[in-house]
Amino acid sequence: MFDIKGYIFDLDGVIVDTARFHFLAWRETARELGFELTERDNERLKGVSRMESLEIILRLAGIHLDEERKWAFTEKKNTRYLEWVDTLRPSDTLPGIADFLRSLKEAHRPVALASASKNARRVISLLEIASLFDAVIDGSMIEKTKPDPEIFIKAAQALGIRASECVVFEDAQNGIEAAKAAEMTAVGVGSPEHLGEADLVIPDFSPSHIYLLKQRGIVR
Ligand code: B16
Ligand code: MG
Repeated sequence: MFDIKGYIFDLDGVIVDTARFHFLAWRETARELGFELTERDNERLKGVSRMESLEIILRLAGIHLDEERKWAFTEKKNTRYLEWVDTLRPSDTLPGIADFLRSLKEAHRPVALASASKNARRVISLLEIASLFDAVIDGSMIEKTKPDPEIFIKAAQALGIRASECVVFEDAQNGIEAAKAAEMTAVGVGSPEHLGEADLVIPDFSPSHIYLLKQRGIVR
């Protein structure tokens, strides 16, 4: 039986599909290096930091860049990414998630956002859901990226709740690993094929899947 007191959410892939924007921005940036990034390659960039994403692309392309050029490329990618991000509207939240967050707020449950993205605050503000979070831990507040548990441990600390009493909602395998390393309950959002290590996997936050979370004692 779970004794859940705190709720921690990943952003990209759980609350909004910004992976598409990351892909378009990285593909254009990679083309400048003469490399064609595929959607399949893009799967490897989910949940990892901006600089680590570039390192993965450079390894795939077999290209070496000095630190200054690496920095310049990540800046270019981010400028392109933000052009897409700024088109986000409240209706772009993934199915059911805004209602679920609102119901947690109404029930006075502590809720945190834990995203590797340094743009996380801008994204939740554009989606008009920022007031639904009691704490936000973003990419600028962590030293290690998932699967390291740092981001989730910081989120639990910010909520003032023991790690073992928190549940994490994650769409990436390395995020599930990070949640388990933090000794938290992990709910995978997506397909069980990629999220096998999770305690439970749901495809989305539609009412029937929220019901399943209640049945399993993850949501009270
Ligand atoms: P930024 P999440 C992650 O968000 C994305 O999944 C990942 O693809 C991206 O590289 C990372 O944020 C950093 O994003 O360039 O905006 O700082 O899944 O942890 O919410
Ligand atoms: Mg994610």
